[in-house]
Amino acid sequence: MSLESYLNTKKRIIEEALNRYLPSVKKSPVPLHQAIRYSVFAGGKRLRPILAIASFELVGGKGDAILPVACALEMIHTYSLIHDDLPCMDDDDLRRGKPTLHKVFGDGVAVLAGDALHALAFELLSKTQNPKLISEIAREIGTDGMVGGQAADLQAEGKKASISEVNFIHSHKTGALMKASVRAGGLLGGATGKKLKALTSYGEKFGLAFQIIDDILDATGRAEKLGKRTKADESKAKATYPKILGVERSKRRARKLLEEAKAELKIFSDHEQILKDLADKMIERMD
Ligand code: GRG
Repeated sequence: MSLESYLNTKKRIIEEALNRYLPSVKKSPVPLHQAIRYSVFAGGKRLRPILAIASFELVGGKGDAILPVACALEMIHTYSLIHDDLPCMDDDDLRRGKPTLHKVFGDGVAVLAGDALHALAFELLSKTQNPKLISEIAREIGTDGMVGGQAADLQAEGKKASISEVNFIHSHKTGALMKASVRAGGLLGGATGKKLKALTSYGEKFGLAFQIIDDILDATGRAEKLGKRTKADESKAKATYPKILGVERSKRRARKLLEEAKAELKIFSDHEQILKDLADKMIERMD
């Protein structure tokens, strides 16, 4: 199957499941439920759930057991975007090509919509009855992962950061949830040992490269194409790859990481093509 048809098929399955799992807009408090659905269905790429499903299938996972986990990962991601866009954080007006949630529903509802998505994600994760998986995801999005990276990102604003500080920010703020997504698919599909190690390295490299590319696109891309404001990093004096290495060296670094990510998959003899093609798609996104 081509990558495009794989992505379209999985996106449809994920969105149908999200629709089933999310509270109805008819249920009280109506504005909160409208706000949650506004953000979740604003048109994301569903990359984290797709990484989880592709890893699950790669290691031989079958059936729908991955779906609650895949949707939980998308809910966590959407909560992080909602909170990140708030005036007290990045103060952004546009996300996924639409006005940000707080612009439409107000700051209070936006905070609560993010909180509710975070809670719902863990309710869904509990369906796996797999405490190791649940605790791993909690760790990867907490102070040792996504939230810790976001805190470091805020602290670094306006300061001169080193490349190792930027690596820390990127691999925690963005990379941790991507690595957790790949590992969640692997763990639920029954991967252990070398296979899980290979998936972990793939997830780490993919996640870091993804954020480097996001930095590059922020510096060089067009808002209409990206569905969000560009040059935001420069205006907030953020610690980014292009700021330290320049655009061309940052591109080379991202490409190298993605080539290394693909090479990690050499231990698999079948079904690894989707994860390889996804890495290639990230490389193409830069050009
Ligand atoms: C806990 C508040 C809080 C934040 C955590 C992840 C994060 C830190 C903030 C989100 C803001 C941001 C721009 C992070 C970088 C990761 C990133 C590039 C997100 C966009 O991901 P895509 O491109 O988005 O997968 P879609 O819309 O396709 O889902």
